Amino acid sequence: MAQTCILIGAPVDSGQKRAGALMGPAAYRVAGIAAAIEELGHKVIDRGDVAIAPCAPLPHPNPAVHHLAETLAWTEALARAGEAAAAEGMPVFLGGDHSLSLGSVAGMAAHAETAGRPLFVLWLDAHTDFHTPESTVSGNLHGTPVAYIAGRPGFAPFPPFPAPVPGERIAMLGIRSVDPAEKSALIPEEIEIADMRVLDERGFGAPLREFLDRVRAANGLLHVSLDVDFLDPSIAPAVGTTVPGGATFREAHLVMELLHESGLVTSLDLVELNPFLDERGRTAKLMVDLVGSLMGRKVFDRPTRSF
Ligand code: EXY
Ligand code: MN
Ligand code: MN
Ligand code: MN
Repeated sequence: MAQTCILIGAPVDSGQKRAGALMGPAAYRVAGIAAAIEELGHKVIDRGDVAIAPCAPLPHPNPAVHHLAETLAWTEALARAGEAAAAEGMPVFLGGDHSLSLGSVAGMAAHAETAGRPLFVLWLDAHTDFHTPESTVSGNLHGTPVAYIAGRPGFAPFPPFPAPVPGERIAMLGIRSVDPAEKSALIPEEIEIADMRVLDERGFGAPLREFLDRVRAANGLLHVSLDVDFLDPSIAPAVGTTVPGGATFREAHLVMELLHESGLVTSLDLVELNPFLDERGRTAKLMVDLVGSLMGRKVFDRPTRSF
């Protein structure tokens, strides 16, 4: 089915300390993201980059936390831009570090409430991003969005998450780096975590299909958050937080192909690309290629299992 994709540039780099993620939206455009989607028969509207005003520093009781004011401003601006875009089509957020999902998913949650449909979140990442600003040791707020989305306390001065997503509506794939405070906070949660050990044994297809079955049964909206470090660093070097043992080229494409076949994806984040760390644009090009698979590019049209 032809879709209208709304590109929202989110040059966010306040959620971590390495420079370069703010070049992400430009790299996706140079790598041809709009043409890659259009050639599959979809419409693309590029809204350009969201911007924030200069911010006065905001202190936090956890002294490790940095760039709190900027991250708060991005959260509010992206939630607004995302909610408006979701009423017109499928928002695609071009990051920017993963703290942008504090805002992108807040916008999708507000939209889901208006639509009267439950929001589901698929987190494709090496990390669980389940810290709160109080628990983070690095102070890097890109490690916190899933906790915000799930409604964990400890996020002041961020606005309360519009409609917290219960754990059973969140799935994580590709996990292989979890901090102790995240682990203990995750244990009582219902979040489905397919870490790399599980995926080595079961493959990516089965756990993903199970989650998609639940989204379909609930007539849910599905937000997909794709962190570059979900991918193995040997194929995707342009990220500040590489962790060995990630998804291979084919595993990642299979995930995207299954998502396309499900017809369930309603919004997407592309996060953590740091073009300054790339090798002749190969990571940006791979991410665009994956978006192509998500939007329906395939080798042959063949009947596929319906979920
Ligand atoms: N858990 C680590 C931290 O909190 O600093 C690493 C977080 C990395 C987050 C990246 C984007 O997924
Ligand atoms: Mn992440
Ligand atoms: Mn709405
Ligand atoms: Mn990550």
